[in-house]
Amino acid sequence: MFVLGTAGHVDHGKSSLIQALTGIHPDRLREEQERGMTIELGFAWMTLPSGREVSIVDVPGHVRFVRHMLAGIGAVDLALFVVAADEGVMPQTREHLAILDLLEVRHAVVALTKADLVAPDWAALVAEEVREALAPTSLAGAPIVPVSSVTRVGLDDLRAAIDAALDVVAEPRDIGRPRLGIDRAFSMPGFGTVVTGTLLDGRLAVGDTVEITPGGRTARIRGLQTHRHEVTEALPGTRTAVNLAGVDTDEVARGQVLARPGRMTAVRAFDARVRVLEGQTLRHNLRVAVHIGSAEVQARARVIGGDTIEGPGEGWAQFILAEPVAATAGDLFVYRVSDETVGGGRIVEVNPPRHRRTDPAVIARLTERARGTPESRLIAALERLEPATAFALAAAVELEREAALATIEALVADGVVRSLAPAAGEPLLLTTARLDALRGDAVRRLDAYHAAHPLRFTMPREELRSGLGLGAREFPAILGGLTPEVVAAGDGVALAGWRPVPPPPLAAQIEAAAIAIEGGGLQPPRLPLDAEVQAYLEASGRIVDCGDGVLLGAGVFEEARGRVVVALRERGALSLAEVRDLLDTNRRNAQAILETLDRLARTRRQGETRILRGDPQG
Ligand SMILES: Nc1nc2c(ncn2[C@@H]2O[C@H](COP(=O)(O)OP(=O)(O)O)[C@@H](O)[C@H]2O)c(=O)[nH]1
Ligand SMILES: [Mg+2]
Repeated sequence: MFVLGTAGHVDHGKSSLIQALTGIHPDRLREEQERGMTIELGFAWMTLPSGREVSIVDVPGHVRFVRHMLAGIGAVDLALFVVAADEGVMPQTREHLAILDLLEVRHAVVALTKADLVAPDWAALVAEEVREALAPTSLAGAPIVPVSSVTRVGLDDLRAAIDAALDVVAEPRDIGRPRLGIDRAFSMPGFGTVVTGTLLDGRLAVGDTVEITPGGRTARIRGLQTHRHEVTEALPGTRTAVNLAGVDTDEVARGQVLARPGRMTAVRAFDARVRVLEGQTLRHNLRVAVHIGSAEVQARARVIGGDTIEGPGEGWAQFILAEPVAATAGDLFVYRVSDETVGGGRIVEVNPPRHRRTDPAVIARLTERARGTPESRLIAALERLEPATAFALAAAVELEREAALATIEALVADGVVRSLAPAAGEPLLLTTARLDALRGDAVRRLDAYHAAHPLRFTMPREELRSGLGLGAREFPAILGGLTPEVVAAGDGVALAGWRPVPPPPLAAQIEAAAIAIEGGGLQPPRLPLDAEVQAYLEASGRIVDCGDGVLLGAGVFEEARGRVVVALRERGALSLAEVRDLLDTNRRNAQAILETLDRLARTRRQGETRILRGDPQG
């Protein structure tokens, strides 16, 4: 699952392109339809030729609505950057490009729209102009595909280019810390409060309790939708609508963040590494509008280590916010002045103390913070790689190897990272947050499985493995880490303490069948047993399936086994007829019992007879 966001100047054909690609018109509001112009964020989705499903956020291009664009563009994996072939690069082409660059969006496909309106050599000139504009940004080198939403020329090429671009985008990370920046909050008749946003960093499930920051209200998730489908769990990297119980629509708004209780901090000030765009200046005490995630907040910038930062350039600043927003260190933001994008940056510390602006020690500390502690760097790398061996993790950070390994050991000792021993090979490391998320996911899946299959003792291992999205090599070690809630038994897994209990009417039937089989000795009746019931009786140790439709009571089979083994010890070999006479049963049942003993590695064939195998004492 990936999220794709449009960007580009107004009227360059973004919304028409989304309609042509998906069949969904992203302009939802009456005003948008009447004016033929996007004002708010629009949403759509599509399945690519590879089978990938992508969520789409369509943004307005008009200069007056850049703030709405900013509310939706922060969380995208790939930008669909739109430039009309007849107009070329225009002011919001540049502004949106600057925003994508400041937000470090690294993956993009350029759609050169309205190709039907220009000659091919003109389109080639505009493509060159676009390539030059992209060159100094994070979007440098993005493929440029001429398309027309009117003639539909180029749409297949565009889909293929999007697929190819997504091939190199990392899967949205799941670190067990779901957060959803709210970009819409509304009330649905019969449902109540619904909020939408792009889900990042973890999953949300129906029934979860969440907190809304700032404000601190908690609510329960009553329902979830992705792409208009009801789901019980929403995955990171998808557009998600959350139906909340316990909170009124007027208590939630764009800009707030929904997360697990206690996860997000209400931020009133932050220190940041700031980038100032060319031709701009960040002056001490400048009033700016800060955009973080889907939030917009007024702020005052305090420049550290000087009075101004000249663009293009970088420096340090503290932002004092007029109202709190939900944010964390590492978040990227954009700031604007008089409705113009002039810079952005990365948060280094939230709610910091007030600094003496000229103290060189302040800058030294911020520089160190921006690089991160060895712990934070190792955890960030582990979140990218997990599960990973200690050696692989140490190699992924720019730290001296012995120091990295020692820090990893300390993280394991502190319980931040778990080390799981596989059956063979090096232990695998996982963040405790990720392992906890996997455990919660496994418990939910097993709960549902046990409810759906009340007669089964276990769920097939393979089904849990693929459900959790884990690889075959890492699964055994991780399964070991899911104890004590999840237990492995043979080829299956189950919740600790789970025992199937047949519902009353079925229980009576099952008991009657078991008694009939047990009572039939070595010539039991052939009952038309339901496969689930038979499996249940076998797994509970009541009956043994000898194959060929021969089901014996477990005690009866044990007794027969003992007699055959004793006779074999005495006589060395037995023919089928001798076994039939020994057990006083028919030929078919004797044959089935012998084959079962072969299968249990008690006996094996030798010519026309059976002999004992393995340990003669057994
Ligand atoms: N000829 C032609 N017109 C287009 C094409 N794509 C969009 N348009 C027209 O351009 C105008 C603006 O399109 P729209 O999708 O609203 O642009 P947006 O503001 O970027 O979302 C509309 O009148 C569309 O009909 C195209 O491929 N060819
Ligand atoms: Mg539009």
